[in-house]
Amino acid sequence: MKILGKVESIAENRGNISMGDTTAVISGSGIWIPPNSISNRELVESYNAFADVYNTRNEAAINAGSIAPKPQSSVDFIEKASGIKNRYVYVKEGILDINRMRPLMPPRSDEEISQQAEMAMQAGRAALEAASLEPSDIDVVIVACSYTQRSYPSIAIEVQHALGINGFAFDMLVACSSATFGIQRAREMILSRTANRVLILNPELISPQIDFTDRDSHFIFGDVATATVVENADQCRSSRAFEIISSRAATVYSNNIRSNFGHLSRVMDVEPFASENLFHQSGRKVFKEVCPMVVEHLKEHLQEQQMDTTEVSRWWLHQANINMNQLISRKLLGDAASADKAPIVLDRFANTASAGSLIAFNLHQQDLESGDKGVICSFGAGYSIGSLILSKC
Ligand code: CO8
Repeated sequence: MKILGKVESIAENRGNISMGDTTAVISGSGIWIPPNSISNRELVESYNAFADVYNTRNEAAINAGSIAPKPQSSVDFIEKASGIKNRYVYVKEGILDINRMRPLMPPRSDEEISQQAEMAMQAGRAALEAASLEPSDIDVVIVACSYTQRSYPSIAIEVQHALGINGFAFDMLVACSSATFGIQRAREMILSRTANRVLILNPELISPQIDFTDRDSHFIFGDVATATVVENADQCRSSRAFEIISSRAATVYSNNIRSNFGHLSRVMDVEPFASENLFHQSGRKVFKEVCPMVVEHLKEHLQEQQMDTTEVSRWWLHQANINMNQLISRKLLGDAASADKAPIVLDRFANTASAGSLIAFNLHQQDLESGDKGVICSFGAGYSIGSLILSKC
């Protein structure tokens, strides 16, 4: 039975909220980078060896036309089409093994800390240190990322417990916009005075969801964790804080980026981790549809604040594809577009889902001076777009 045909939804959340004199600031941020990296050369060599074996094993079916051969991947293509040169992974073992083609992670008991909570804590501690805060100063923990390794207890509550934080914690999933949407929720809590200090964690453990046997997507993602402290400016102890002047969120339903695995696979009698249920996308369509949406979104957001693009010193954009970022920068800034204004980190980190714009923010903010403006902007699956206009305190 078909319940619904095509469903489209558009929702927009404008961020011009003002609650008395309260101001929310980003008082600290941090990154945790996994110890293992994989270069394009390593990845392509492994994939191509896998493809050769696959094609030999399936020669009869391929010749009969019942299955397609696996085409060869290429380092040149990857660098030209995406700008990605390297990625970090939580676990490297197993990924390059042509008999496995996925990470090999030993299971942990319920009594041990989970992998994602561990990643989140490392980044969280760095953010707390940057904000000159102790875990006990925090009253809300949000884990905002593309996947969580289980539904409950939430990863956020696990981190809250492990760090010794009072108050409450919850997980939220908005794919590539999880981090910016999480910071927005934190800002709203500060402005409405339901919280004083919020720790937002983005443990992007993506490599388990990558189909390393798929030439079109095997190179795209990497693992990382980022963390941000948002707090009431009145209480801020940090000398490197940024005021969040405004935030804006938008979602538009699209099937062009999908991941289908989930608990219903059990009753649908489908293989939950078959290729069609892992990450897949129509990359070209995403590129064509998302770029103009992002440009429009950012222009409108700045207009709402009576700001011009020339007033923005730094654009910390989502990091999915270098050509996308360059196109968006050119549309926003014309001839003034440059790698200095809109830094790229995906050559080193690849697409780290919601953490990408936050990595750029972490690594490219030290030279900004008091009063300088910057924009963090995420975009991706959903579709979802989130933007934050910041001013260096
Ligand atoms: N090596 C050699 N050739 C290749 C390879 C490869 N590895 N891959 C594809 N090709 C081939 C294609 O098959 C195609 O061949 P043909 O012309 O014969 O059909 C040709 O190269 C060109 O392919 P494309 O048109 O697909 O190439 P593009 O120039 O469009 O580049 C990209 C592909 C890089 C994927 C590009 O389209 C892109 O980056 N688009 C934007 C996508 C994007 O931003 N997506 C967001 C995704 S992520 C997100 O929102 C988060 C989700 C949550 C995290 C999930 C984690 C798993």
